[in-house]
Amino acid sequence: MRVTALAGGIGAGKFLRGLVRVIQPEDVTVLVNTGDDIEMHGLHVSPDLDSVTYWLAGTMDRERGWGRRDETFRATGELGRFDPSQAWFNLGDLDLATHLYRTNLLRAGATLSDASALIARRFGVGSRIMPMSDDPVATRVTVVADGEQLDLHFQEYWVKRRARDEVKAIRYQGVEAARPAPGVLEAIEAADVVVLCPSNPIASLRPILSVPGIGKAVAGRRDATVGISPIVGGAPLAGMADRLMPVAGYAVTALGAAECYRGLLGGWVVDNADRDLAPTIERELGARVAVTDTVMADDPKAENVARVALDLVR
Ligand code: FO1
Repeated sequence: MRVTALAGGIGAGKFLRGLVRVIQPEDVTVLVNTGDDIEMHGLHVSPDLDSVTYWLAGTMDRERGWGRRDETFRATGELGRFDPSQAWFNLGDLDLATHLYRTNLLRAGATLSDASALIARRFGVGSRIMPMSDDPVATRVTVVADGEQLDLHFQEYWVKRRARDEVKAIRYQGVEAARPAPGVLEAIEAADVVVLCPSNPIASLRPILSVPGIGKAVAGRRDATVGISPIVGGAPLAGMADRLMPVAGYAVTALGAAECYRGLLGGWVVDNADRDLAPTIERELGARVAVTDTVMADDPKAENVARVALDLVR
């Protein structure tokens, strides 16, 4: 069975580790959000591509959620001693090698798809890891801070300013002109199951679905598409979906998260805590709903979520 998964960062990484215990890693293709990508100190940083790679390779830091295990931050610390204002984005010393390698490849004319495949190979990842697009897309967050309107890069909103500002709007700069990366549409069409990982619907999966052609391709596979709610008991397990979903007009519930994917879902997996919402979701979204423990504290728990999700639509 071939599975194509749309993925953001931490939640996706946890789920994918379970998925590759259920089916062969080689039968998994991961289409990854690049709206969070940022140029830092001249380096191209792709947080979600790297998260998916590190989680599938088993080199992730499970507690922190992003970056590598056994990481040190000596270079960033040293930069901060020169000028703290330049050191707000914590690039780990091991992680830096990934950004240097990727940036050198891009400068030499490689695409982000080429670079992502080479990085995945270096980490021994058997699954295909593909960016949603080789064209630049940047998630921008409009906020109000001290009465002033600011237009921030997603990482400035989330990391630099620690999501403290009131959010007014979110947009995906450049997405209208972005083309799906080579093989992305084919991977959606050829999949037996398409999975919407338990990622932030607004910051992670919407950018992917907004690339012209991708949303339509997923809608065309509705019966084979299953999502896992990133919202459990009315709150995200990680990240800032609770700040962004209301701005986009969605309630911070397992139902609200499903509504972000209206017209795309054949199945939707919710946590035991949201059991009572299942009949409403089935009625409102026209999707089959499965209820299980979706808090993926370890790989066996993630494997269970993957089995339940695949069983809903295959
Ligand atoms: N998240 C943080 O909360 N603080 C950081 O300093 C930080 C640095 C960082 C560096 C490389 C990388 O790949 C990810 C990093 N992240 C950091 C995570 C990232 O901001 C987000 O969690 C993702 O973009 C959302 O998926």
